[in-house]
Amino acid sequence: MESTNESTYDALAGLLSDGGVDVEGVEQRLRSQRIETPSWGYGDTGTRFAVFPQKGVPRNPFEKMADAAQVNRLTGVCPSVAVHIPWDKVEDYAELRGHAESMGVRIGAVNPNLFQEPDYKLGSVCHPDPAIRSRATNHLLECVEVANEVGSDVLSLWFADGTNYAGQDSFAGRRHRMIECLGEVYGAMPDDMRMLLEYKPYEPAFYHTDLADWGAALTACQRLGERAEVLVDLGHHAKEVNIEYVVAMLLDEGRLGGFHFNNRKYGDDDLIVGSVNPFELFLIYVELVEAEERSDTRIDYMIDQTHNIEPKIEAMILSVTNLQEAYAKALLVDRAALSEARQAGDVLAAHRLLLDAYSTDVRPLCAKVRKDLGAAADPIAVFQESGYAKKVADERGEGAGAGWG
Ligand code: RM4
Ligand code: MN
Ligand code: MN
Repeated sequence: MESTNESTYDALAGLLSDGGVDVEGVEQRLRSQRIETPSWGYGDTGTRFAVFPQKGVPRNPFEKMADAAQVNRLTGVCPSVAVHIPWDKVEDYAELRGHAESMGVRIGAVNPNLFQEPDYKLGSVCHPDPAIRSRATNHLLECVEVANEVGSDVLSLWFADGTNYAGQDSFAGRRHRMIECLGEVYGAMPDDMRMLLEYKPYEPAFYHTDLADWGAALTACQRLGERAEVLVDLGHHAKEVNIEYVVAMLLDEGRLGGFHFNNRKYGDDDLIVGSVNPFELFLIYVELVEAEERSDTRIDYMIDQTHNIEPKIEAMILSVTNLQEAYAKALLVDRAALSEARQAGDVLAAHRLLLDAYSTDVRPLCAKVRKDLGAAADPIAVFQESGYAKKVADERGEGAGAGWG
């Protein structure tokens, strides 16, 4: 592909240097970018209408690690894999950890699952029945244990809790129950473990959600303690919400703990990152780059994506390369000129500085960075040529579901 060859890179690097960009500095930051991929993105998933099985998908968590290791090998920036319990439940977590590490990846965020049991029909940690809440709390505590065993320091929580009809339950009552349960879990975490709290405006509950937006998540985190931080999932906002603004506010509060990257056109579509609105993704990175320069707060960048019809490993690679490009473009913004334009009240100059960076074709730069990392300049092409998909289709046959349907 032309965008990945060396002469294209030389031309781009020359242009950028002439424009005052520290190209080596940009490349260095791109080399240190890290993106976590989700185990559930490699298995068969679907919508609530159907799951279309694909040949060769992983049959167990060990095979999911193997597929994630391919993405890391080809992109060079995905050394960790999030797990979902019980979808990734195994007898021996030390064995899963060793297996992952033998393939050059490690286990990242541990995601409990409190949304598929009949008991949770009316909620989990917000359920009116204390026995159900205690069952939910025990599962969360089990996940703290799993995190300890796999060497992870992140507990990443999403709750399906909410109500379907006005009057069904008390908003505040449910919130108090949630904070009580989470307080117990927070107290059980080792000192270096972080709790990430995800919000979502609706689905599966359709009247109200117990953590509906960033305000609800942030204030819950503030009640819990400083190692509780908000996780922004790009599919979890009402349509008109300005996500880059939300990101800036959470950064300013020092409570942006992580991301679930994906893209959406309508609801929580979990499509390939940057496939619908790459400009929004760029603008989010513009905020992140600025914050990176201000402090050393830790943010866990994770993909939360499910693939219905697309080949899963290739879809994951495309998400990663789109994230590399968004980050690269954000790094090209002329910050000094931007600050001057803002100060001078030059509205269009400021806006056009963003457009200049966004319009740059950074693909040759990202390809060079991947090559320098020992990964692939054109990861999808290399993956297709590798024969891996055919090999696993032969070995694994029909594969197995990830937990859906
Ligand atoms: C939810 C949420 C969670 C994910 C599940 C599968 O909508 O995004 O992060 O674990 O889906
Ligand atoms: Mn999510
Ligand atoms: Mn989601």
